[in-house]
Amino acid sequence: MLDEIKISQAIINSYKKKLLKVLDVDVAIVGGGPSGLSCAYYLAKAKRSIVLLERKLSIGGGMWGGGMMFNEIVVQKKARLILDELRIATHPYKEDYYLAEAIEAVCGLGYRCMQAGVKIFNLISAEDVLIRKNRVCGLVLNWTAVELANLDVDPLTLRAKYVVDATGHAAEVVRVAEKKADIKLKTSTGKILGEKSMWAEVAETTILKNTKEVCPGLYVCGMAANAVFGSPRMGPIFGGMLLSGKKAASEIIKKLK
Ligand code: 48F
Repeated sequence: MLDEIKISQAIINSYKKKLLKVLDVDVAIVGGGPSGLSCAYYLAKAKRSIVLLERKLSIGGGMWGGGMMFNEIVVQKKARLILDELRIATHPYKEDYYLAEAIEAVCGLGYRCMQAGVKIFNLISAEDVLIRKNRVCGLVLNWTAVELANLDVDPLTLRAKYVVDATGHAAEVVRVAEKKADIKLKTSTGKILGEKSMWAEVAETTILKNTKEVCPGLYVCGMAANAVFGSPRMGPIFGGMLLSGKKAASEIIKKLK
């Protein structure tokens, strides 16, 4: 006989256990788009404890919609190797261009992350950072529903050795650190430089250069990296996103050693 109360107890107990486990982790990643997922996968593969927070109901960020809702993504050969590793199908178009189904890419990335041990929490937003001795060392979190309804509800916090801003164009975590803490970013002005108009060729190169620790304890990857360092956007080519997440992961893995 099915008992609704037992079903509720199962969900509440299991969620509570999962949440308690991630209150003190190696790395907390904000944003479940392609760069955040790629970063999370490689960190988990290196056996680090990882939590990924995603504001929306679904992970995947801007990848679901391909280009202007044509749900295909384009990647270059270097990034195709990441999709190969994740067993996400690609097929060659011409020269260095490969295509993948956007839906398969998102689902594949999410699935591999979970299998590698990433703890993903959807419907939670990072609204602030924890800073001690001028170093970012955690996040301040709240339910997205609280944010959307503009309710006056205090947040909870988690601690992390490193935080990764993978929030896309808005670079939300870096923005809040810049605004609220007297932190100088590693940009030419010490402030966020802002994203430039589309130029795929340049953007796909600069994104890797811009993927770095932007201030002590806080890494930036994906589109957020180009937004922080004043580089262009690239549109529906996703190779740079995957490679950027992987680069952030490998730098953090080195630091954690
Ligand atoms: O925007 P998004 O896909 O970022 P990305 O990984 O990839 C960018 C591309 O999708 C595309 C592009 C390709 O050429 O330019 O735009 O850099 O994913 C960012 C995710 O972060 C979530 C947001 O809902 C999205 O799923 N997010 C943003 N701010 C927060 C957040 C926040 N404060 N807390 C939690 N999640």
